[in-house]
Amino acid sequence: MTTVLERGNKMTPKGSKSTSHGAFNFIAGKWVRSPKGGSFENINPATEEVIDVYPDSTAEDVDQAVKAARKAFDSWRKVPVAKRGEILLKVMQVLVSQKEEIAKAMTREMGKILRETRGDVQEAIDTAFYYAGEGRRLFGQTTTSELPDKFSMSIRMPMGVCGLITPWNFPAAIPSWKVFPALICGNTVVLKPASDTPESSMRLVKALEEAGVPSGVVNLVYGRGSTTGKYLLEHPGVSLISFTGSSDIGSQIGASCGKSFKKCSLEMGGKNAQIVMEDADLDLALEGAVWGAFGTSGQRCTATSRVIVHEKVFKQFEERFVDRVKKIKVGNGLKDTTEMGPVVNKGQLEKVLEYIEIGKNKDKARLLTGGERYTEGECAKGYFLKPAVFEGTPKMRIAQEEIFGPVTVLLKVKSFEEAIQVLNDTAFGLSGSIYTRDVNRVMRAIRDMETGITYINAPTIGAEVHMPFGGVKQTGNGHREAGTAALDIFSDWKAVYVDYSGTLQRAQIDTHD
Ligand code: UN1
Repeated sequence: MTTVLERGNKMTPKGSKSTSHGAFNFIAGKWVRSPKGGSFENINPATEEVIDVYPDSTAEDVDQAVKAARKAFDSWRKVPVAKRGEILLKVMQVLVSQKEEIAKAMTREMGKILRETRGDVQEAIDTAFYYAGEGRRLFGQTTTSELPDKFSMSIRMPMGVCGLITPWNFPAAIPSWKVFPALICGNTVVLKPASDTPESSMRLVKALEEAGVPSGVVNLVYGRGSTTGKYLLEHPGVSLISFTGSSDIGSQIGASCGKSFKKCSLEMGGKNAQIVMEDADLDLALEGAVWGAFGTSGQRCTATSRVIVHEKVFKQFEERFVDRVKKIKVGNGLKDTTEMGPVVNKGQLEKVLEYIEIGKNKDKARLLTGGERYTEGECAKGYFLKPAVFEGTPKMRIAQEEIFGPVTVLLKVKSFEEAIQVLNDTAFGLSGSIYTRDVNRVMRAIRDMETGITYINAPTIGAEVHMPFGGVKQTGNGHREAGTAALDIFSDWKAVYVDYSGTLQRAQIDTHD
């Protein structure tokens, strides 16, 4: 996904303005100001009103948070895993009881509609539930030895302090994909959330506090990616960085971690496609594409930013799709009737408008609907856009680059083989989908799509928390979040050999002497 951290929200210079309304960092179990830092405003993208002011943290703040996490690590790693699981279960209960207020706060600060922000909180709840259960598993292997009177097993070791850098599009779900598995594995964390969604992170951390997570185990520092995020990335006390954001920033983070030997998991961009074959259930494919392309105003890494349609049904699909997209109710996400909210901030709005221009004037794609701001009505204020549909060709920039907004491109193909080739023809490899009734094509698509997530007769969005999440090519660096896969990010394997023979036994040698 695009944006990393700071874009859009206004920063004020260091020391100029202190935070208001209890919007603080959380360090060593206390909500504290940034004594020397500046501040930034949390802005409602539907109204452009300032909700609150948060600290723009300094290197010193980050250092304190990392030191607190280091200190807490020594005892937290020894807390029995089952006990850590019980705490996560309590976190889940707190989140359940606060689901509605967190969802409302989230809609207010990042714009997506209430039904979706409820889903976002639910994803955090499901994640807490899942990793709480891991408290009674966290399995390793017990296995045989090649030598007599010798025992071998593998166990998971915690890593230490995890620096977690998270985006604004899933402000409860994505931090919880990182925080909860990190904690169950015995790590402590410093969370640096996107500055577009500070309140959602505060509420998540308050839920952890309320559930009884000991002081220093979870720390929260606000600020820009280029400063606060960088201090965290480069702090020698941090053992692991887990980042979700753009491929550009992810590549810089990966390089930095490579140099400093930090373990690093990156979840980045996507240019996901939905294929619609001539034998598809067109009604289903249509609803799937509308939801996949315009859910969350297209601001998901998994968003359907390309729809690849077989020529035999192209015209019919295009007409119906454009007709449906024109009817999407855009507005303030807090209103029940709204289907699509604003984009997250001014910078993002400008970026999407720039891509609309590129599509029209450089790519020479056909804009079939949308792509403008509203000039009147309730959407004239706020970062609202009319959902845009282009008809284009696979090599166009709008069909290759991640836009991260309510824009999708229809691409016409002649065959199943061409559809798969076009789907794979991008630098990214997160999510892909195919609508067809042909079981042979289904199996070939499963085999041939170069994506970390493949959907059959379902849209490109909607991953579940017990399944591995992530992608290939420039989407990731080989890790997967969620499910048991995330345990491999947040722990190191230790192989243990216990020799009870009372003699020196030499592996590989004594067995074949
Ligand atoms: C993201 O877009 O960054 O699969 C995460 C989905 C959601 C998570 C998306 N469960 O669309």
